[in-house]
Amino acid sequence: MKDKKVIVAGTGKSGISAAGLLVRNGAEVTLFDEKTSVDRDKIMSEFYNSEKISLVLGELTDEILSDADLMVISPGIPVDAPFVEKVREKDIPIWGEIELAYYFNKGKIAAITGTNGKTTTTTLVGEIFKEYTDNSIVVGNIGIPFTKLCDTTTEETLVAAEISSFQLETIHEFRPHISAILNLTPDHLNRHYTFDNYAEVKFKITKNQTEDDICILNYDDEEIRKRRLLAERVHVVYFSRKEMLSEGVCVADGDVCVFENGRKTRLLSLKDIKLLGDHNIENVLAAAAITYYMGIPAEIIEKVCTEFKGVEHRIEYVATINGVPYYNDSKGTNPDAAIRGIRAMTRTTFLIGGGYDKKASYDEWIEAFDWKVKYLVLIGETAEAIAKCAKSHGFNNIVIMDSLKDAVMFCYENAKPQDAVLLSPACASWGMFDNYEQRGDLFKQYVRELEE
Ligand code: UMA
Repeated sequence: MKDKKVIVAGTGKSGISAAGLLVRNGAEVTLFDEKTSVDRDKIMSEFYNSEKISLVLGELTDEILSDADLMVISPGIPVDAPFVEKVREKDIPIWGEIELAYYFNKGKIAAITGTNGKTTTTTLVGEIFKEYTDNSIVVGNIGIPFTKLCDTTTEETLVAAEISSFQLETIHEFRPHISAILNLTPDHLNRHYTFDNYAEVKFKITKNQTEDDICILNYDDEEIRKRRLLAERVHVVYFSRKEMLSEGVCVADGDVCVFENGRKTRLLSLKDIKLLGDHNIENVLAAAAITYYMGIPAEIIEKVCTEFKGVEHRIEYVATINGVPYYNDSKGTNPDAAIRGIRAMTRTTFLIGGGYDKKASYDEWIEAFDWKVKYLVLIGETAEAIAKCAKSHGFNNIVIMDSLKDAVMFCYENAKPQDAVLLSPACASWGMFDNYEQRGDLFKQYVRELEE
């Protein structure tokens, strides 16, 4: 990358980190954001070597474009955004952050995608790696850009990478040793337009893999199984929570086992898993399969999988106030994830939902309410659409609040000791919050303020 002129688009986490990596490696960077209201000084203060970086806001000039060798785009920027089209017309290569990180990476990568469970599975894989070696990293969509750590890797480094569909759209050479697709349900259709496109982008994780690499797929997910041929050049290993498999990772007599060439290896007992819900059993099966095929000994997989208590913002217990437990499931950013949230509840629930409009359908989520949802407390731009959908399913206990704080207050004032409160929005956080972490953190803060 020495002396290459690179445009880095987006000044969020991804862009800042990519620009830093490029400058560390001798490139000249134009950091670009369409938003003109970003804080210039704050962005530039992120860089130690800022004379190699110029910050351009609003529009890219022809002069910058005519000079550029490469553009690196942040995951949140649609690949068909007008300025990206303009760059493409000029035949400037367009890489995403994962491709850029892969260029510098030396480690052995386990790359995990799927609609839901990515963060839990990647975190668990990362914990297993950490127990096995001092030389491992956890990166990607999980919130630590791969570009931040890729140039610290050695051939011994084990990399647990959470990879989103946005990130897969812009890979070219990226080739993980192990890939995993956990499940497929409609998500991000405002970006990918159709479910088929979305599913194909997810399978792109196997694009450069060969017979020497492994792709772990969920046998219980029909949408994955019927697209199996999209991974035809790769050694596919299935995992299943429901079925006995002659080859693959499944549950036999209550134990998670690997069946391989007629040989059975026991990894752990299901009853020892601390996580709640069937979806989490699938996450554990996937993590056990991934790490087994990365060469981690069974006793380490067993120890970590049975000690693991889950991740922040996923059906996370916050506090009990006046006998009412509050749970933060801010990571429930689509209806399928939110279905998992409500299914995990064992009490009548005040459910806080709504947010940014990803053009999802809410019917299945509302059908999953069962007897559990006592009140639906809605916020954000999707509130009216969700309310309309809920009413069409005969659910009328709905209130629309102006803010998350007001929603928490409504629950506090109305919930009885046999109820629970769950933030599980079924929508992205944008529009009201920077990201789901901020939404979850604020929810926890408002709940804790009630305790005082
Ligand atoms: N921008 C433009 N033009 C656009 C869109 C955005 O200029 O058309 C600019 C914005 O003004 C902003 C910047 O791009 O300054 C934001 O870039 P970004 O949206 O890619 O956000 P980052 O902070 O760089 O975070 C990204 C991922 N964000 C998204 O995919 C939306 C983070 O995933 C990821 O953790 C991070 O890179 C590091 O890899 C978050 C996410 O919400 C968690 N992911 C989605 C999900 O999980 O559902 C896919």
